[in-house]
Amino acid sequence: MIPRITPRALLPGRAIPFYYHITKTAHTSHTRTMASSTSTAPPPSIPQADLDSFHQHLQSSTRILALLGAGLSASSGLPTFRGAGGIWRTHDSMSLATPEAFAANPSLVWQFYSYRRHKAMQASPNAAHHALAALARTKPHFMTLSQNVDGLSQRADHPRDKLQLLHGTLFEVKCTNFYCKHSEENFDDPIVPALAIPRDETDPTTNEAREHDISDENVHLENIPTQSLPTCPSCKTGLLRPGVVWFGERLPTKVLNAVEEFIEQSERIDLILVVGTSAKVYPAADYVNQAREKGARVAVVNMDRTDAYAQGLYDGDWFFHGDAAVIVPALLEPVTGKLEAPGGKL
Ligand code: BJW
Ligand code: ZN
Repeated sequence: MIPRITPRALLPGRAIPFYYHITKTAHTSHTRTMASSTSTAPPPSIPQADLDSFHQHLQSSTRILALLGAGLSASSGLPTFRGAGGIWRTHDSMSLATPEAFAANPSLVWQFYSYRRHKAMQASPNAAHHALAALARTKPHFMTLSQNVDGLSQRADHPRDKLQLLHGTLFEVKCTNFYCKHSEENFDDPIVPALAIPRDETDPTTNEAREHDISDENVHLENIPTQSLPTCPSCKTGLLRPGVVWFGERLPTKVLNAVEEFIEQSERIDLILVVGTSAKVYPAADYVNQAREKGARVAVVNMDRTDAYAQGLYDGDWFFHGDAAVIVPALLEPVTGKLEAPGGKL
């Protein structure tokens, strides 16, 4: 098949412009205000022409996909997998996200996930989570495919039927006993006493105990005996595990079917937003190609220029360089309206 468009990177004299170099981060939560059809001035380093061409395409788009990754939650204070933030103690985070790691050292892997549950619960959705949720409430044929397990999109009130959790969630746990099908939603922190984050003695001047940062290899970590780790309340013997998808595991069938149904429903997809992901993990990354095959233009939002190339940019695509929490709300504003922080405007 002859491609509809020529890869931009391969066109002579066409360098990919590094449009948006924005370093501001946003930690506040936001609510949606009235929608407007005209865009306001972009952040200073965003060329108006590029913002306008994206806005024009967004407004005329009906069927839209978004593929989200860990970079979306970076401004909320949660680390990504690859790069500097992806080391937990001495371990590459991805080496802990495997069934083999859990089988070899359930104590360590549970401590990793218990810590991440704790951090995710302390974090707040940022302006990009809120903007995407607002887009989902406004555009009936917008589907979000999130690789994130942190629950921040759900807490931004992203409509549940418009959100496919490709890699599960930290807040579901399931039994490892093959014959037991128990799974449950669980927001207990800690999930069992043995997994409580160790703390200092209470400071008598503030009455507060400081948490130890167990992601730091210099902080001592106990080896927790298996009987003190989360156990299945149903079969009483199986070890519970986090309800996330590890390498080598199949994505949830219900999720795969829902995504396939959305993609197959129509001859055409107008746009795919690729936000804060290195797009290196499959099958998630392949959804970008599937959307392209249905005619979609691709808009990448990423803090790292080199991650723009993972899928290859084509003529007519956009690469927005910078923090998703700043760029995504600006991109979606003509449809979602300006987002306001609870205490006032952004
Ligand atoms: C910012 C920012 C800011 C920072 N603003 N941006 C085809 C080819 C080759 C291999 C395979 C293939 N198909 C399958 C495979 C194998 C494997 C795979 O993909 N391997 C690759 C490494 C090559 N895939 C699987 O094993 C999958 N299962 C499967 O295919 O099963 C088949 C099967 C069939 C039948 C029976 C059995 C099996 C499962 C994949 C599961 C991935 N799981 C994890 C862990 C989840 C649990 C947990 O959270 O711990 O998912 S791994 C990890 O990677 C996590 C993430 O969701 C995923 C993607 O990472 P993400 O989100 O892209 O994060 P980063 O860190 O990579 O990128 C962050 C980006 O943000 C960067 O670009 C930054 O620059 C940017 N950024 N700050 C904007 N402020
Ligand atoms: Zn069980």
